[in-house]
Amino acid sequence: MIPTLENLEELQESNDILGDSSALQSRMEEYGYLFFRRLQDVEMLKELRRQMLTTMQECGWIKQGTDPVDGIAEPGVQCTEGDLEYTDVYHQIYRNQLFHTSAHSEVMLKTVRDITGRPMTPQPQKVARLWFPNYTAHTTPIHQDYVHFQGTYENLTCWAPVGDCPIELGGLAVLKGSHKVGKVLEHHFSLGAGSLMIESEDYEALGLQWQTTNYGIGDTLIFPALTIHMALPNVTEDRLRVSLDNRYQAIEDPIAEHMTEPHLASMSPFGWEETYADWDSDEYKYYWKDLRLKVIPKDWSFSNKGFEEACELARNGNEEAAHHLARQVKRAPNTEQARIARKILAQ
Ligand SMILES: O=C(O)CCC(=O)C(=O)O
Ligand SMILES: [Fe+2]
Repeated sequence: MIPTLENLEELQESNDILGDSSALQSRMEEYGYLFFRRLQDVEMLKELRRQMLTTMQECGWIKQGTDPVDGIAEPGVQCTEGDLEYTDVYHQIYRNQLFHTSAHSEVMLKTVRDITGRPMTPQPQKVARLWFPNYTAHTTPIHQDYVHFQGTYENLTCWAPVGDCPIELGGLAVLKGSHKVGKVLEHHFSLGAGSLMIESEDYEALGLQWQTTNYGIGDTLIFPALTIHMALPNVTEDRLRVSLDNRYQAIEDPIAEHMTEPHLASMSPFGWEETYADWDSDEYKYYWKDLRLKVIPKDWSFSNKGFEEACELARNGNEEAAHHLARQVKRAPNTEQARIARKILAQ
């Protein structure tokens, strides 16, 4: 069962121990996450919100004639990761300089350094989520980040809404203490973002508590790659949810190859030169190359298994799986997986 609002507890704040490295480390060990109110620069995030939503309005996602910062979605427009029309707009936003440089803010670098006690860097691949209202079948399901981002279990995800994010707008919920499972749980096909989810009996067996909050702008949730989490559905009438989930890693740790590429480059070709085309400074272009990170190949086993499950389900008439396969065929018609998917859909 997906947790309902009644059994969600409030996230526990850690502003009291900011700057205290050993307290941060022991609390992370206990909770599997750290949550800070107003950690990041609110004015900077407001400006980022204005810029990102202005691009979305120019691309037809935000209602014409409204103030883009209100985030009112254009009626009738809905898409998500995996859809070509999503990636087209997403990659326009991906060109935004502030979107990338915000991950290098002093406060974020210091906080992740204090949490791990090691020299850290933001991973090259920055991530934004642009979530349409009432499109809840595609909400990010229950998962651990390792299946997507790999590298090491110590990588930190830093999730922050770009704007206030009350519960109904669909922020993140975490299963407190779930990092202590110490391994990657089985993930299965899901129609939700990322396409992989943990089955309820597997996390229910842990007997742990889900937590979330009404997020305000600047609030930041930080957790390692084994912490189980999910997004709540965006059940607002007409508002888009905009958030960042950037990853940080120790400089001496390996990075999975795909994390050195722009996000969703695997869905539509998009490179760093296009990302940087309109920037007015070189400071954060290719910054990671100087760090000489050890690059390791992506482990495809998680996504391949999800694909095989989707095929099996679609063969048995599961509509969500069929939708997933159809989306894949549309996106990348010339791949081996698309060939398999086409055959199944034709039956
Ligand atoms: O924002 C979302 O919907 C998903 C975020 C998430 O799970 C992640 O980035 O790890
Ligand atoms: Fe995640």
